[in-house]
Amino acid sequence: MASNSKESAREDLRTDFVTLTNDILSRQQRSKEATGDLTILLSAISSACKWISNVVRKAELMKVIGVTGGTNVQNENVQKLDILSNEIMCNLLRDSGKTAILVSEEDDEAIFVEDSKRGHYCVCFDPLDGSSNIDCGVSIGTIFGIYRVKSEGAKPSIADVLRPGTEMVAAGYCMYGSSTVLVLTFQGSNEVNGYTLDPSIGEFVLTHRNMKLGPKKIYSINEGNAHTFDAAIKGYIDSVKFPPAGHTGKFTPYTARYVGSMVADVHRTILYGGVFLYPGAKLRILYECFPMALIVEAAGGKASTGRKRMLDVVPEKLHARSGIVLGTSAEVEAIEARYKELDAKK
Ligand code: FBP
Repeated sequence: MASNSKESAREDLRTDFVTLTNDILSRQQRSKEATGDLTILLSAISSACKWISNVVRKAELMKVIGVTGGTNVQNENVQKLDILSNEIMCNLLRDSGKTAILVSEEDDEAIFVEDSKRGHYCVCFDPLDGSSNIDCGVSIGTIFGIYRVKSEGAKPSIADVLRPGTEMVAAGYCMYGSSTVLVLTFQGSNEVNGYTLDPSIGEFVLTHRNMKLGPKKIYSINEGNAHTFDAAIKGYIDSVKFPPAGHTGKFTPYTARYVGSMVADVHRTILYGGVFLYPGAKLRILYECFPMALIVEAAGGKASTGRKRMLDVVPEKLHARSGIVLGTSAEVEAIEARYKELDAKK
């Protein structure tokens, strides 16, 4: 075989890829305190995401599209896929033997893992985020945040999860879009890595090392809710869409993008840049706002309620909600400045 065809064949046959498993294992080996428990837990989460990815892609064929006819604690119509992905997550997390408490968007109460399978970690998760997009095949995802129990000897309690986001040890999401991408960060690492699932080998392969927010001017908000926007949000949205009064010369408005799945809108915001806003208190703090805030901060951005750092919030109940703005630091700071101005007028 001629040398350049050998080269191109060699290129196609990449042999130097890093898998998620290897990456978290080498991270474990680099840390003296590591027991391997978090590695096993993350491996269970990645298996659950592979399984959910498979079900999502076959949903139409397996006739698991559509609603169950029931509603969840959020009073939302529950999709069949919501139930399926929730069961997959709960079973794999419980069977990992590394979890003490599970908090799921689909379960009213926290799940306390039985003694025989109990470990030291608490996982808060949205098994399938972006429910409104499930039936039309638009990108959806799984979001998760991980805490370590406050004290290993003590009986796990709700206090082990009703904590500020700054106490999470790791967070991530898995997006089921044109490809399946799992994005992960560890508290204090200032590093976000993305792994793309290669279904032919069933492995998540490192494709996005050390993701940092992109430079683009994009704003992402459901403007259908504009009648509910307060003066700070209204003022900011107007400032990125229209030239300021008396402006002469060229004005370049920001681009608007909104998928309606937080995972997809945040993933794009990280890769391209800009800001994602959901000002109304719809999104849940423990398994939507906190994980995304930890990831965006580690990618060099900011996440805020508009008035305070999202990760400093202390949720009062499992399914507590909050407004959120996250993305490029300058955009989030501009919105926070408008809230300061608004509150100063009160
Ligand atoms: P769930 O689908 O998990 O309930 O998540 C809420 C969500 O779908 C987010 O993914 C998304 O950002 C937001 O709600 C969309 O809300 P809206 O349809 O009001 O724009």
